[in-house]
Order: sequence, then C-alpha cells, then structure tokens
Amino acid sequence: TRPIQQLTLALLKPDICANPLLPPKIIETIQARNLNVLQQKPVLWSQADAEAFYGEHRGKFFFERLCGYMTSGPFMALVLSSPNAIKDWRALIGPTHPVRARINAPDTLRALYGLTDTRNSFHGSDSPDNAKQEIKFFFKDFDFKAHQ
Ligand code: DGI
Repeated sequence: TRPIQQLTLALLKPDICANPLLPPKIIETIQARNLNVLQQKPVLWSQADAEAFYGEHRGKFFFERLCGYMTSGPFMALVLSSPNAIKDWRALIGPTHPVRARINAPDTLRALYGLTDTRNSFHGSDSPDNAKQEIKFFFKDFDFKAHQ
C-alpha cells in the first residue's frame, strides 16, 4: 500500500527564476529528496496579489520590501507531496534568514541561494491548513480529493 501523502505549496521566488538554469536544477534536487512535483507553473504577481498572500505580515517592517520583491518578476509555484512534505520541504529550504542558514544549516537551499532576509529565494507552507489555503491560492482547480 502507498503511504498517505501530505501536500505542501512551494515557491521558487523571483531571484531564483531570474536565472533560467536554476529552477530545473532545484526541481531535480526536490525530486532527489523524494518529494513529488504534482503541479508547477510560472506566476507573475500584482501588488494586490502579494498583499493578499502575505496579509498576515501587513504592518511588519519588512512587509513593503517583501511585496516589492515578490512582484519584481516571475516566480514558480509548485505543489509537492510526500508522506511528510511540509517538514521535508521546509527542512530542505532551511531557516528564513539566509545568513543564519549559512551558519546553522549550510546544506539548505536558502544557505546556497538566499540573498538577504527579504530575498530568501523560497517559500514552504508551515501547516496542513495553510498548505491547503496556499495551494488553492495558486491552483484554483486543484483536486484535493485525488490526493487524500
Ligand atoms: O515561513 P518563512 O518564509 O520562513 O518565514 P515567515 O512566514 O515568517 O516570513 C515570510 C517572508 O517574509 C520570509 O520568507 C521573508 C520575509 N521575512 C520574514 N522575516 C523577515 C523577513 N524579511 C526581512 N527583511 N526581515 C525579517 O526579519
């Protein structure tokens, strides 16, 4: 029998997608870690899209620069699955702050690619409820029933 699959929403942020060599390379890394790529698509956000997705951070000192970064160019949205997709993907991307990632988790994607605290190159959902909301945000017709 197949183990129960958990879903998560991953973003390869605009700095990663500015280099056309990087998204395919990172998708290979994702698959090598036994995460399945169920969906992937390029996204270009308006300011309103960024503010909607990151609404929980409205009012924080980094909110404007976060929205500016995420609207600076196209990025990739992916739906990943594995028995432990949320933790597995967050472990692979590493800590929020790339400088800390380089010290504490040097093998992670943010340690390797992250530029600054704002321009940290990757997103991963942090809970099953948020994963579902975030997948719906990007993939309106995603068939959750097919992936229970
Ligand atoms: O789940 P994460 O992306 O690791 O972190 P989060 O949900 O707390 O924050 C969302 C994004 O907001 C994060 O990927 C980058 C930005 N951010 C969070 N904390 C800081 C920050 N940006 C700056 N400049 N400084 C911060 O302390």
